[in-house]
Amino acid sequence: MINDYNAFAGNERDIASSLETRRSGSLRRRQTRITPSKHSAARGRELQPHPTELRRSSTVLSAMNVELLRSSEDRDFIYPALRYAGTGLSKFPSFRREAQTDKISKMNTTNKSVLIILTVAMFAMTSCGGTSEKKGTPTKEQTNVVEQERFIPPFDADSAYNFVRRQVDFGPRVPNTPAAKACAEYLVGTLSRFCDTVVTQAFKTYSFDRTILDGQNIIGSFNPDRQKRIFLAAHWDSRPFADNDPDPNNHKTPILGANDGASGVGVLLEIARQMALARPEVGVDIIFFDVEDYGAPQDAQNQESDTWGLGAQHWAKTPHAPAYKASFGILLDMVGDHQAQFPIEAFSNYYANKIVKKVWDMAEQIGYGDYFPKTEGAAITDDHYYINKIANIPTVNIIHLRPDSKNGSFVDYWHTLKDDISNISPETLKVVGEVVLNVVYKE
Ligand code: 1BN
Ligand code: ZN
Repeated sequence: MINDYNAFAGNERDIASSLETRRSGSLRRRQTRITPSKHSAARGRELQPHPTELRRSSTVLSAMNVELLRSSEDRDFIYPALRYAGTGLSKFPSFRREAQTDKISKMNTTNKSVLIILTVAMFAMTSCGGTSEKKGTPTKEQTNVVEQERFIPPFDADSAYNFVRRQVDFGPRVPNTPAAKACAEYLVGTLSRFCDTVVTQAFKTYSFDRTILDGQNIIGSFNPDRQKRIFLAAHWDSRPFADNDPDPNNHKTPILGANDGASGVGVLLEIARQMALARPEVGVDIIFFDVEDYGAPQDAQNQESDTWGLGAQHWAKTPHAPAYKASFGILLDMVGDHQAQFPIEAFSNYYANKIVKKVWDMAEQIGYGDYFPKTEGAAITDDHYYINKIANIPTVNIIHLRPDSKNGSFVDYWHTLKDDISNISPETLKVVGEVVLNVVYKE
């Protein structure tokens, strides 16, 4: 049997895939798709195609909101947000970008940008009878100054930290393990409370050593029918080997991936929670990629390319929605360290220079220029590389890079057993979350 699978060489790692759509708690099978191949007959019954089409139903906000209020562990984080809004469930979600109420200025004075539209009312061009006003100078009454506030939801650092901790508590989220299965269920369940739709994209793929891996990309969407879309992504799996650990005895032990994996997902879950409370204007897809970190270890015999980012490679070739398009994407990886710095990752600069400018300018504008230096760092073969190359969607990677590090690019505990929750800083999660929220809500 394995020999049949081994016939799939090189980039053609995908074996099979299926999509499921979940909305407001109900899970329905939508699509199972098989990558066609001359070997398909040998693969057994579970790999036969089901050519049904993925369909979307309409948004059911009220159900989602009730679900939000019923939520258990982070209810404490939701209630303050409701108080913030100064609104009841009946109006919820109540924030609209164009709203100009007193409530909004109370909500978040630090996180808002002010668009000043100076509307000069029509004033009389004729200077008739008795007025001493100079021609062309509007009176106070003639000038109508409208301040349009763009509400940027707050980002709760403790809530994000909690989302990171919950993932790490499952243990290493290595494909084909019970911990990965349990964590996937947790992620689907959590996204389902916040998003309009959740799609899971199951697939089979080969690792560098020809292990057959069951992968699952998880996609939560806001405004799934809106044409203008942005996607935000992180990988949710953790590395099966601590191959950078100082102790060689640990090189085959899986890692917790608190920073490498869980941190990005934690930030995005908090962003999803905030988006449920204050819906974005644009369509937003939150994508949790699987099998990012199963790349060939340094001492592996087989050093073929493209062994990283297998879930992203699958999605880039076969997106979760037909003819999927997004204006741009933002990938988060290793965004939780106490001393994090996010110089511009080189592939991002090459493939998505405009988006780099947008994100790094925004960071500077909201006071996080020190975290986001505008210097170019290393080129990392992360998920965004495949999305840029295969799906052609300009995508940047916000990733902690250290030019002075012993391993070339990353913190010393990268791919070691020390990548645990002690390395996660709620403050850093917040910096990254605020930058991303500002970018999305100012689109
Ligand atoms: C990022 C986090 N990556 C793995 N863990 C991607 C990567 C690929 C990093 C190759 C270094 C080399
Ligand atoms: Zn890694």
